[in-house]
Amino acid sequence: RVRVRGLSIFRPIIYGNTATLLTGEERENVPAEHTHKWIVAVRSAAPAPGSDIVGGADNLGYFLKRVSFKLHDTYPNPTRNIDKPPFEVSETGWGEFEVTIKLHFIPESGEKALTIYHHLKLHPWSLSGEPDSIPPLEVAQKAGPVHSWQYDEIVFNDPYQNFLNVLTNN
Ligand code: SLL
Repeated sequence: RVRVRGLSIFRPIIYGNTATLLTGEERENVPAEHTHKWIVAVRSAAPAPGSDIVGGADNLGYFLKRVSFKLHDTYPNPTRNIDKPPFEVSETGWGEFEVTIKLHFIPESGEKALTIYHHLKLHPWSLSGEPDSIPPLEVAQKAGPVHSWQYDEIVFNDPYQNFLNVLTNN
């Protein structure tokens, strides 16, 4: 196993969540306190091959073997391990919390798991009122889905030659 010294290569990702208020009908099928449905995900920010659509393909699976999402302990089985794309978790709930996202790379990478954090956002920023207040339901309804996503780059320094091949052949 040979490292390519002095070389850095990165892969761009987007991670975060989208949250929507549950409709009256949807609320019938979930615990009474639940107000929102949400999805938290890690996606590629690289265009799919031959396309200019970002994240269009499930194109993280060639170098990630698992993404582990640790939810708040109020959830049953709070650690959700996703072993193939799409790397995402859909749930319903009532509160915001910090999701711990652990990226596990394929064994030939020789890389340690990488931990990132995302504050699950359910509530739109209030346009008026207290800075940290939860807006009234009608306000949230009008504001529509809440999106909270960040761009980042996973940097591999001195990658193993065979891992570099995996990265560049995809
Ligand atoms: C808060 N620090 O107190 C936060 C915790 C936890 C939200 C929010 C789970 C629902 C379920 C859920 O929405 N937890 O019990 O299944 O505001």
